[in-house]
Amino acid sequence: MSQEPEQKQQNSEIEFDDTDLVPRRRFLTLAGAGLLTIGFGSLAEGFVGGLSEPLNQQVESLIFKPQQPVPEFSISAIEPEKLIINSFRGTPAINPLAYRLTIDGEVNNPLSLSIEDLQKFPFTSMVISHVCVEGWAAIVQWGGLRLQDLLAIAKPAPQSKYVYFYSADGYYESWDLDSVIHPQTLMAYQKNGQPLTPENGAPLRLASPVKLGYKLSKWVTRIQLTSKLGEKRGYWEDLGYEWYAGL
Ligand SMILES: Nc1nc2c(c(=O)[nH]1)N[C@H]1C(S)=C(S)[C@@H](COP(=O)(O)O)O[C@H]1N2
Ligand SMILES: [Mo]
Repeated sequence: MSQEPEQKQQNSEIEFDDTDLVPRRRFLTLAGAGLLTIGFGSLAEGFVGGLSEPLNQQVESLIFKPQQPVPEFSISAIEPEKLIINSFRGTPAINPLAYRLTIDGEVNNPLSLSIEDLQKFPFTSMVISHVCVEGWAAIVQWGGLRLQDLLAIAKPAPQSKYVYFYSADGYYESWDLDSVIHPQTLMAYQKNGQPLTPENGAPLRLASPVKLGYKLSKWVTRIQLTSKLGEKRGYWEDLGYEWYAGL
């Protein structure tokens, strides 16, 4: 269960490219080529790529519009007692001093960052709803850094389309890049005004209003960019849950 998804990226074949975030640029390229008559990059990419994407991404990225800002709640709406700890195999022990977040795969500038490094990124706070498919939801304040700021430094190679998140408990997830660079997709280290607790994913977890709870990996240690999804797509997805899981 804890095996990491097959890694199909060819590190040696990465083409270096100085451009920053990729999806908008790809969007413009397609639009310029006259292939795009509607305003959503992912759908056109699916057709151009011979329907290489999971069908649910093509359909759902139209429905959920992954780049659209999601309205937030006021601080007074927070429901501290409602966030239920949901961990498939308990809380892993992580030494914060030894902790590093690795960003690798199809990026032009792989990174290895300490907690101190991560805290130097601009801080963002948001109050959003966390929704678990098991039938509960909670309004939570999360604080941390935008994943788009991290990726702006890691520089995804132009062909990158997906992002794998690996966690210290063996959990793994994969996301579409559009949702990853959504301005409200954070790597959080704060919850409800306090430092994130180990049970909730310290030192670093995903928080986003655009994905269901099981996409929001806790204890993230590695972020891998790739142009292809492997056989394994996520802990729950590989047991039958839906992959895109938009909210
Ligand atoms: N690493 C890891 N991340 C995880 C999980 C997990 O078991 N391991 N459970 C997921 C599920 S199903 C939910 S609903 C949320 C719960 O977050 P919480 O435990 O902080 O409430 O974490 C998600 N992230
Ligand atoms: Mo969940």
